[in-house]
Amino acid sequence: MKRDTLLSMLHDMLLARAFEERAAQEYTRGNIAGFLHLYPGEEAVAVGVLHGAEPNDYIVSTYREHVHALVRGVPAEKVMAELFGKRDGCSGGMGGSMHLFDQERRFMGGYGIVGETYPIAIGIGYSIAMQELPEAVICFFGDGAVNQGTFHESLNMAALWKLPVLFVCENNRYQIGTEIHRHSAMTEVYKRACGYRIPSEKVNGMDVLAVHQATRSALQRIREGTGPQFLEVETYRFRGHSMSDPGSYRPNVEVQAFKDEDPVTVVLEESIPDFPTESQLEALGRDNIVHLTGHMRQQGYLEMEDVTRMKGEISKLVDKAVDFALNSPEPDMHDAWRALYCNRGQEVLI
Ligand SMILES: Cc1ncc(C[n+]2csc(CCOP(=O)(O)OP(=O)(O)O)c2C)c(N)n1
Repeated sequence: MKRDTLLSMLHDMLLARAFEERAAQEYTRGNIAGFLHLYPGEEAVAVGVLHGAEPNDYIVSTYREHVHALVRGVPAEKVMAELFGKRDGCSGGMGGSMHLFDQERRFMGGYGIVGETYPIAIGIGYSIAMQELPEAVICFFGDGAVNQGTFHESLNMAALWKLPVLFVCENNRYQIGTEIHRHSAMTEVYKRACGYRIPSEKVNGMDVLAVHQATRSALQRIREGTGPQFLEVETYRFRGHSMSDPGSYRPNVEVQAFKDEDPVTVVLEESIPDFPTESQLEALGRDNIVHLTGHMRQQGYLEMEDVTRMKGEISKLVDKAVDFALNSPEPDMHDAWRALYCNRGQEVLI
């Protein structure tokens, strides 16, 4: 893997962490309303998967999708403005945190209804297959979402019609406060895909390089025309389900055990010879970045100055995104009418 690719993956993981932590602050300041589902701890999944995708592939996501959008290239200010409900947001301020959308980058939406993503992915996949295009759809969902009826209907159709869909289950072990063994008879999610003859694999979601490798291989098989593929990516969210959930149903030792594997810190720790000091570790939070940096260090790629510079740039970028969101106007009634009747005339909102 090239140095630039690795650096850009590290950059996106650091951006993801900084963006989400800032969103949490803005929520407590009252600048973001409604639900806010954050992603710290799960960064290696979005970064590993989406760095393995091509620009022509489509992405369909859930309500925990800010980082999917960011890694896909939706500008941070457009995402932040959408969280603030402002007109310059990527959905015109009318979607909010759970409904980011960017047609240009083929980011086909975050969706608030659990299980809603599959039929949308299937529809896009069907269209690609009919046109015989070399494209794929990446469909994200949580472990709780595999108990929806749409999961089974969609996997069946995808397999039957050999649709180019990569199903990615972000298994963070909980659906809100319910642990996986309390909501699923079969807790090894990837085995469910076998019932539909879809090749499936379990991947370590704290290791960004492992996720990236598995995604590249799965997408290659899809482009060779073998039909859908399934990845169960084992990960963990460090925060509660949403901002209104302190997550206190989880034992402290469990949370700490996963924080010790923090994908962000891991990457840094392993890639920089003199990393970390105690204060650096505290500043970064231990997590999934460590695996990536390990690889980089073996290659002699990364210096602490690179990380410090990158973190400084990211911090300015996030500040700029918040300023942009604060200064953007609220959508008005005219915007609402345009959105409601967007396909009636010549005008298309997005
Ligand atoms: C059809 C439907 N039922 C219930 C809900 C309420 N709900 C919101 S999130 C959620 C849990 C989903 O958990 P999971 O799929 O594991 O995703 P995670 O939040 O862990 O990323 C539920 C039940 C919903 N949004 N839609």
